Amino acid sequence: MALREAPSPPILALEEKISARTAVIVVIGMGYVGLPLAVEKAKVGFTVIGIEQKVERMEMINAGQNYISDVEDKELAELVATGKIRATDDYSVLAKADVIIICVPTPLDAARDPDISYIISTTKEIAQYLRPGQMVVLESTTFPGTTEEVVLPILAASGLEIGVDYFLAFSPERVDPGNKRFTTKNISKVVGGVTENCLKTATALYSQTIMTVVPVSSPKVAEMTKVFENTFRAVNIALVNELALLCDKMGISVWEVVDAAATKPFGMMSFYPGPGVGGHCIPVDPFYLTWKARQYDFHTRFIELAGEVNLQMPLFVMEKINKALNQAGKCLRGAKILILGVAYKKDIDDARMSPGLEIMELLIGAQAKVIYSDPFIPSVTLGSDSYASQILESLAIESFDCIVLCADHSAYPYEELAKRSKLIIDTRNAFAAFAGPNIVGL
Ligand code: SAJ
Repeated sequence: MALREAPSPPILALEEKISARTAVIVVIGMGYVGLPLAVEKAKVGFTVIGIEQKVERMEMINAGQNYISDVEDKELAELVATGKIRATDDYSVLAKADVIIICVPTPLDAARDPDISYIISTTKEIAQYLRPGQMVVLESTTFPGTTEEVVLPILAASGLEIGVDYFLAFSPERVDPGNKRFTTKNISKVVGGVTENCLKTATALYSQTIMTVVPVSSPKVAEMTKVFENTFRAVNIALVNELALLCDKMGISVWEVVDAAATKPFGMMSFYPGPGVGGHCIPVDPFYLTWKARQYDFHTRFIELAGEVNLQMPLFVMEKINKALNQAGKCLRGAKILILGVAYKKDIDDARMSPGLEIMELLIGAQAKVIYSDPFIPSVTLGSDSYASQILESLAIESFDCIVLCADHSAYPYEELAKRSKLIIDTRNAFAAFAGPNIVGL
């Protein structure tokens, strides 16, 4: 962190625009982070332009049509109709931007190493239009060091002076998809600036729309905070998944153990076993830290062990299915199986890295006859084959040799399914209230 900086004319101009909410904000990446962020900023008066490379998303935004369940349809429609939000795929709008917020994906590549190509390509576009008075904030989850070691050098090549002419900060997104209680507006926001002026302007920006802003001493601290948060979840989910594997061997209900442990009024936080860990955060983000740690010759054993445990859960579910079918005198090959819920978790419309999909793939590989039903996921593609979600009400539930519940959506008729099904493999303890010989839990 640089010594106390004198406010420069560019920072004074930018702070004025932020305070008056006349700043033009460009959000790059209008996904589950970018679109809710754009709506919150536009709702308080900022003009927001979203840069979105997926044409169908860009067109939906400009038609006032929402595609992110955490955004209120009518709010987006109104903000687009009044010109407070619009979308484009043209990076030249960056010339108009006072604030640029990067919300692009940060996946793993085939070798499970960080893929920050979207951050790099986006930053290169920004550098082409960088001018005094602009602030750039990276929100995408990434390894500690990305902002100062990757983004800053690309922007610095412009010759402009960081903290005087332009400003750069990291502020991690904390969106919990589907969470109606904690939203972009009331989730506290950690912010780390490259210089003191960078921190000051970024804090001023987020304070306009978010109730609690948490300044930290550097972008690295903010980057590490986010990866720690998701690693915390991955490791604790793996712990309870490992406990489920042991409880299964010992004939103990892991669900009863977790619920009993939850009665401890301090020092306990409940996590639940499941069919595996999906989404684009928990299975991915901890490996951004693993990769960076290697540069320090440091082995993040917890993260890698957690990954191994979580990755083996779909295989554990397959063992359960196979054993239960065998006990019914059947085998996987030729068995008629219904997967209930291929979304990666309850009540959301996202199937990325979903354990339900992996289990479906494994069952197809074992020559079972598999269909799925998920009201949130109309169709999925496995390899070169596409599958459409079947309408649950249209299915003869009694005709299935096995039903595998992978996402415990609220809308499912659990009592009726428990009554009518020959066999249910319940990976989410969703049928706890309807226990019976036909229901097999984890
Ligand atoms: N899961 C379990 N057992 C648990 C909790 C989760 O098996 O006890 C599974 C879920 O079914 C899902 C996966 O883990 O397949 C991830 O679920 P999640 O809710 O932990 O992760 P996301 O990706 O939906 O959202 C998370 C945020 N969620 C929560 O904090 C509750 C948060 O970690 C991040 O803000 C967000 O990822 C992000 O964008 O990084």
